[in-house]
Amino acid sequence: MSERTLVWGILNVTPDSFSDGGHFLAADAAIQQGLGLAAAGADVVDVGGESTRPGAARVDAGTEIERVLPVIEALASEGVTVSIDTMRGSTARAAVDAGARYVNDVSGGLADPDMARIVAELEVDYVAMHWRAHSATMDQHDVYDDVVAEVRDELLKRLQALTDAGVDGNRIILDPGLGFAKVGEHNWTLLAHLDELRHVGTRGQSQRVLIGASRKRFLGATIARSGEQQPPPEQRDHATTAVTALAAQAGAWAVRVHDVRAACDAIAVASAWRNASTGAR
Ligand code: PMM
Repeated sequence: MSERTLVWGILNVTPDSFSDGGHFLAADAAIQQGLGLAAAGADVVDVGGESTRPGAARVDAGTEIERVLPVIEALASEGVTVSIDTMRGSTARAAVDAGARYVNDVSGGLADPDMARIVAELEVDYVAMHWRAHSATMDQHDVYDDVVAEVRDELLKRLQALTDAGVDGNRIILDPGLGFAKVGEHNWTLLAHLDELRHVGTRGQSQRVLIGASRKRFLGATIARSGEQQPPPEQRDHATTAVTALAAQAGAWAVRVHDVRAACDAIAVASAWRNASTGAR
């Protein structure tokens, strides 16, 4: 692997996002936040209008589009590479028409039967995340015998369904869906076996893998001091950055994070370390 891991900056344009608490609901504030992520070094700004935090209720398509479209238009017109984080094909289409270059679907095409066909028509790169159920009920689906084998098989099924619907396999990026229908140790096991997830295909080809660990509950549980409450999401950035360094080392194509500058620094460190390990002594 020669190219460095890319950084996707998170821009949740929602009032109930668990991590930014709705501070960026107003389009202008969201646009400024997105430009800030790009200035901090984000390769892609991932714009979402529907919260997927555990237990979250769905928003309707109209509200979702209303939240994200002005933000995508403004960021794209400023030359920022934008991704749309949506489970709806109609939102994906509107976002790509407004300038988005990636579709990031946490349901991997399962939530909307039209998504695969629309993505095939749009001819954009598509993130297919491992997903079992909507956020309201996903915690009831977190049972695995072998989490790596099951996530890998379920991702392979999505890959096949998407390519059957006409999506170019080279355009599909896979994501283990950390925190989605997973309990603490599942997330660590998946991270520790990233390589098996990259090589899901039966023909030995490898897929790009995106990792979204930023500020998630399993990090809070890991860094909690004994006798204390888990640190809240905003205090999980150092742990996130440690995951970024290790994910870069393990060959992740991209990480999706809140703290973009820290991720860029971690990736620069991982690259320097790797280059030195193969260079002259
Ligand atoms: N996590 C969230 C939202 N979108 N997309 C991908 N591809 N992978 C993820 O892990 C992922 C995602 C939830 O986190 P947030 O509320 O901080 O955006």
